[in-house]
Amino acid sequence: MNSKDSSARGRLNVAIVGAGFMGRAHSNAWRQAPKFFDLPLDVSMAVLCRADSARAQEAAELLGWESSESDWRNLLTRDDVDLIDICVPGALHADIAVAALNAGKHVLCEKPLANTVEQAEAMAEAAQRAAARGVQSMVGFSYRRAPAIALARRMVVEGKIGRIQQIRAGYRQDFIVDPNEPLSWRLEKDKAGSGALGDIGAHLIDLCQYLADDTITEVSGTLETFVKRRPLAAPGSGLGGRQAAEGYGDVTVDDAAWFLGRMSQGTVASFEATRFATGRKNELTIEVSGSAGALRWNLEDYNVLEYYDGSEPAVESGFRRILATEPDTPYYHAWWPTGHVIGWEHGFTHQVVDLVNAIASGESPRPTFAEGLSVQRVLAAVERSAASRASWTDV
Ligand code: SOE
Repeated sequence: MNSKDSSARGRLNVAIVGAGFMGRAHSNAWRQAPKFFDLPLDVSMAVLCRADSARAQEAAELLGWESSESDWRNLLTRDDVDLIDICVPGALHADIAVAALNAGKHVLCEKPLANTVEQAEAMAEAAQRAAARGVQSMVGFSYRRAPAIALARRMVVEGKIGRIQQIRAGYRQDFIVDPNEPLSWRLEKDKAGSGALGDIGAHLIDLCQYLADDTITEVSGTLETFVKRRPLAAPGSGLGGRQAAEGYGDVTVDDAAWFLGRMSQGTVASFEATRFATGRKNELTIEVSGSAGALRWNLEDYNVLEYYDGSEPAVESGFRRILATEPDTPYYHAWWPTGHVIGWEHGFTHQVVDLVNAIASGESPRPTFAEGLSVQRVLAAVERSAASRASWTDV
């Protein structure tokens, strides 16, 4: 529990834009973070912004925000807003983030950073200019903040698996296998940028670059759209969207993406991102094979990190399951006694904790917008590679 005296402390007034799936996940994180972690600033959930004023008011009350707005531009001039948390489709990220940073507001932006490399470049430039004025920005790759993943990174840094040679990453969902699943914004390129590639493949790219502390420099990939037309969705539908009364529209993004990546220090990685893995609901697996051991994580087994220690005698060796719920496990001390497992939403809370700490200390929080841009470049290179059917494409 937060035990610090709040009278002498600074305040961080937060505004959120969006109240869909991610808006709800982030709202939960802003509510939980001060209740469980000792934060250096008092967080106030000041404003929720959503396009329609009645729905904005309703969502603000439901999710715990003090007030509501229906136009994000109004947030830029409000003195009671220090930070803008962007939880809307990718097409709006660049406009909101650049304006917010220029107005001196810290920014947390959902992944992927943008829909195009050009937008991401503008955002990274704005972030760099803002950082010189003490205004911070962060991309919401929340899986970095799963305790098991943060532990894996720590073990890599400690040399527990030696030199990383190979990474196998996959993100498998099946929520649009049914051809009658409506055409929600995630299936429209002008709103989402890309399909499985950017929505879930971006997580894999970020985790791969984060765990290896390296960048992907070349890719070779292919994309597939299995269902090319779908029933139109009711306005505002997200995941598991509702069908509109009538009409069909074109799916303009990929349903699945496969690619290989080469990293600057010689690591080779393989990736699969698909919304058509029948029976797989939200299976993100990443396995990092090093010269001295290996680590593996599966999102659906959130608290477990598998570890293979190559120095053990072969006759007794094998992957073992580490339950990442010890007081010394990153982030875990704030939650429950050992073994009382946590879940998917906690990564968002840890993200808020790290962001607030960075703002208070004046350090740049990670992942930076520059890191978000680097992921964006990989996404774009995979699309170019798939379109050209060339073997290897520079990032
Ligand atoms: C939908 O595919 C989605 O919610 C992604 O947008 C999230 O980033 C991922 O965490 C879970 O799946």
